[in-house]
This record gives sequence, structure tokens and C-alpha cells, in this order.
Amino acid sequence: MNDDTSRRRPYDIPLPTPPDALRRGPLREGTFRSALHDPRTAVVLGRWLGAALLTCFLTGLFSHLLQQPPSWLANRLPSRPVSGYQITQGLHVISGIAAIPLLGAKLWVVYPKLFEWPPARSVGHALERLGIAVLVAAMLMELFTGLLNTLQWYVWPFPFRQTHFWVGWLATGGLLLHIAAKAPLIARHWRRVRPGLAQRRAFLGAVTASVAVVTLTTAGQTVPWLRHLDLFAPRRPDLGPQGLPVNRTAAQAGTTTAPADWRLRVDGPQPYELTMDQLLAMPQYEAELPIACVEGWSATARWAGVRVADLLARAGAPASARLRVTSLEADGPYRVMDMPATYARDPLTLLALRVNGQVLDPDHGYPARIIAPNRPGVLQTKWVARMEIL
Ligand SMILES: Nc1nc2c(c(=O)[nH]1)N[C@H]1C(S)=C(S)[C@@H](COP(=O)(O)O)O[C@H]1N2
Ligand SMILES: [Mo]
Repeated sequence: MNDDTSRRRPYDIPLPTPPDALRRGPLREGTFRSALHDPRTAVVLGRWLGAALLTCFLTGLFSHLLQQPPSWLANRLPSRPVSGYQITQGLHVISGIAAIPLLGAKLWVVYPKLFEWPPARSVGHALERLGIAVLVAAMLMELFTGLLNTLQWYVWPFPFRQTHFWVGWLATGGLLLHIAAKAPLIARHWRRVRPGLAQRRAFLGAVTASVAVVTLTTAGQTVPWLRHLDLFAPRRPDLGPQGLPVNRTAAQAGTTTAPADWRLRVDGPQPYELTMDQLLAMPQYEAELPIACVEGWSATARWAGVRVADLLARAGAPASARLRVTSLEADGPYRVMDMPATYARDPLTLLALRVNGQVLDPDHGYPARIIAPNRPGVLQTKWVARMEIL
């Protein structure tokens, strides 16, 4: 045995090459002729795609933490900046949509590698290829479910949020391993070599143009000055009753007519009930706040109503009180919402009774809804019936 083999690590174990008779169709030498199936093009696209996916991952993580914080974090979540979530979730959906043409182009550049010969040179090489299969599957799954979610099209039997969360970790972990495995190759092709390939410039130009088109025609759902270019996004932030879009209508929630004897019930050390007239007799405050839906649209409105902090104080709650809000809705994933203390005591957090100068439309939560700064739209509970100090 020579020194070389004795120092061989397990993943270097060579695998036999299958017989050449199997080398047919795309497996033949020289099947793929385009000069663009090259590492430099893959590296340039990889940089853009990596930046988009990293943005997606970090903003997605933030969104999950705001929606389902672990208990140690719940009371540390910030209620400022007011439009924090509007910006991060806008970025999440914008970078996710931009990643679709980037991933398509990147897969096209590297797909001849699928037909590499021999299929696996060593155990290490086989593992690397397996890792890439998982990475590609996870990314496709992530971008596909995310895109369909922005269209509110839930065509799968599994819960969206949990799946999107865990597959996101899988995709990001796979991406980091891929970058580590390819580090030497990436380093070699990081810098531009002159003269560049005219064909590559044209290809990358076309990819940039596709990214620009899909971004500019959808980002208007959250970026006001792009509103008029918003051709393909499912929502126009200014279309809907009272100039605001609606996700779940009162008809869908079965709350078109609030009961005539509606009262807000507040449970705590000193529980009480208030009629609409009594609520209106309390000090009223205004707040200009966005609704930022996880699906990527957002819209800002002028809300008016009673401070949640005042309602809690009246029930004898301490300033550190957390809150549970329940909707009139009979069922639905957003019927019950928990609110950490930072939001509950923020002077901008309202039990809103009016929007843009009018009584709330049934679709926006009549008789009363929650509106709080820096929170995902799913937690801005409509048709409020009850508040409970936890
Ligand atoms: N009770 C209840 N509140 C709810 C919902 C719901 O389904 N039920 N949907 C939420 C979602 S997903 C969003 S984005 C906002 C949308 O508010 P809007 O319809 O007033 O624009 O309301 C939230 N409040
Ligand atoms: Mo939403």
C-alpha cells in the first residue's frame, strides 16, 4: 500500500465507471455545445441568486419570529419602526420573485452537469451530487409555494407556513454547503477575464431584463411609486372598500352583520363590557399605519379608535400584560391572536373603529379591529369580540 491510498479519506473512495455502452443520448461527449454552460456564467448568476435567496431567508426568518415568537423573544419584539414589517416582507416577496428567473437561468447554465460521465467518480462526488439534488428540489419547492401563496392559491395538502419555513432551512443549508464545496471554483471565476465573452454579456443582459420586468410589474403591490406598473401582482394596494385591499371578506368569515347587541368584552382583574357608544365616548386617537400582508402587498391608512393600552388599564392590567384577542368569526386561522406587551402598551396600537375618516367597512373588520405598528397583517385581527389579559 503506498502513502497516497493510506491517507485517502472515506469520501475519496473511487467508484467504478459504468461501461461505455451506456453512454448514449445526452450522456455522449460533446452533446452540449453552448459556451455559456461554463463556470464563469454560473458564478455570476450564482452571486445574484445567492444575494436574492439570502435576502429571502433573513426576511422570512424575521416574519416567522414576528408571527410565532419563542416565549423568550415574545416580549422583546420591537413595535418600531412602524413600517419595519412592511419593508422586510415587501423585500421577501420582491427578492423571491426576482429569484425565479435567476434560478431558471442558473439551472439552464449548469444542467449539462446532470449528464456528467461517469455519473459518480467517488463517494464524495456522489454525495455532492445528491446534495445538489436536494438543494435544487428545496429551492424549486420554496419559490413555487411562495409564489402560489402570493396568489392565495393553496393547492397542496400540507400547511403552507410550516412547510415554507422548514424547506427554507433546507434550501439555505444546502446553499451554504454548495458554496463551501464549490469555493475553489468560485474563487477561480470570481473576477472578470478580459476580453469577456460577447455571448455571455448578451445572456446576462437578457436575464437582468427578465428580473427587471418581473420585479417592476409586481413590486407595485407594496412600493407606492411603482403602483401603476403593477400588472401581475394579485393586489393593487389602493383597490378595495375604503381604498384598501381585503384578504378575507366579511362574507367569507360569516361576519357581514355584527350582532345588534355587540359589545366589546375585556377580561382581566376588573372585567367589563363596552357598547359602541361607550367606546366612542372614550378618548379617540389616530394612527397612520400600514397593513402588511405576508403575501407581499401592503397598504397604509389613517386609523382612528381607542388605545389598546387604555382598554387594558381600565381592566386593571399591569403594563407588562400580554393580550389575547378573539374575533367574532366562527372559525379561521386568524380568529385568535396573542399580542406581546410591547405592542399592547404602544400608544399607536389601536382598537380601530374608523379608517380614512369612515366607519369601518364590514370587510375591514366592523365593528372593531386591531391595528398595531410593525406587525404582520395576519395579526391585525378584524371583527374583534373579546380581549383577554393573559
Ligand atoms: N378575524 C380575522 N382577522 C383578520 C384576518 C382573518 O382572516 N380573520 N385576516 C388577516 C389578514 S391575512 C390580513 S392581511 C388583514 C387584512 O386586512 P384588510 O382586509 O382590512 O385589508 O387582516 C387580518 N385580520
Ligand atoms: Mo394577510
